[in-house]
Amino acid sequence: MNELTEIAQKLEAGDSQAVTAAIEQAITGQIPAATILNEGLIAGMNVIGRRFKAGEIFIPNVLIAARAMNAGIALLEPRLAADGIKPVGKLLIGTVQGDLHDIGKTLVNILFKGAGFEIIDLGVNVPAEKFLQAARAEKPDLIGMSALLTTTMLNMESCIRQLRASDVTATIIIGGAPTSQKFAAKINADLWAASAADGVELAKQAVA
Ligand code: B1M
Repeated sequence: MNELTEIAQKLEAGDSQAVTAAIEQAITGQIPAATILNEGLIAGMNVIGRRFKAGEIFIPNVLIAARAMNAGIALLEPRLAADGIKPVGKLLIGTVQGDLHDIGKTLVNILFKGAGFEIIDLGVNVPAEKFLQAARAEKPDLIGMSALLTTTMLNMESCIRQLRASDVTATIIIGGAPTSQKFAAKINADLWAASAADGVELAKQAVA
């Protein structure tokens, strides 16, 4: 097994120590940081995303893999920055105002980060003005909104209305259990994702 396959497999197993050890070995072997990221960490996280979507693994497995991913990224970050490697896109995300649910958003963040996106997470209970302010400051490629309550999904609508009336041009993606494709079309979102893994695929196409 080469170092990159080992990184991917140890990440899938959620073994942070083994992931960092294999990355150190790959660095010693002169493998470029971007290759380690793409063919090691991201390859492993793609498998996690696919298996989670297929119902073969569950939230705790994803969170454990994310911990290993973060340990690996921490090790690679200075090298990626030194090599001038840019993220594939920037996602600004938050759970909308009135809503404190963030487990789905955390999974979205993990899989997006795993796919090479930079994440700006505004947290939970995010009012429209905060989305707007942050979008102007950060200039993301995508703005993501999550809602878990039927009452707060309506806040997505006013949020999107305010963003559309502004100078912000980012692609807007929404998700969360009570939302749907039909709802997304009704409130003028660009994309709706049934799952974090679907969201990543749609986002990759949007920034391509
Ligand atoms: Co809440 N809660 N909760 N809760 N809670 C639900 C959502 C509920 C369905 C339970 C029920 O009654 N059966 C219900 C909503 C009913 C409704 O609106 N019709 C409910 C309620 C009523 C409430 C309170 C009002 C309860 C109370 O206080 N009386 C209260 C509200 C607080 C508030 O937000 N203001 C409340 C509180 C809580 C806890 C704090 C206890 C906790 C949240 C902890 C946390 O998030 N840190 C909690 C939980 C855990 C749940 C349940 C059990 C699980 C939600 C969850 O995390 N699912 C939920 C019942 C259930 O679903 N069985 C429930 C797992 C998560 C991975 O799924 O977020 O859908 P989900 O994300 C998916 C996809 O939707 C997608 O990707 C994810 C996975 O692939 N996705 C996106 C999500 N966001 C996306 C964004 C994207 C793309 C994809 O792009 C941007």
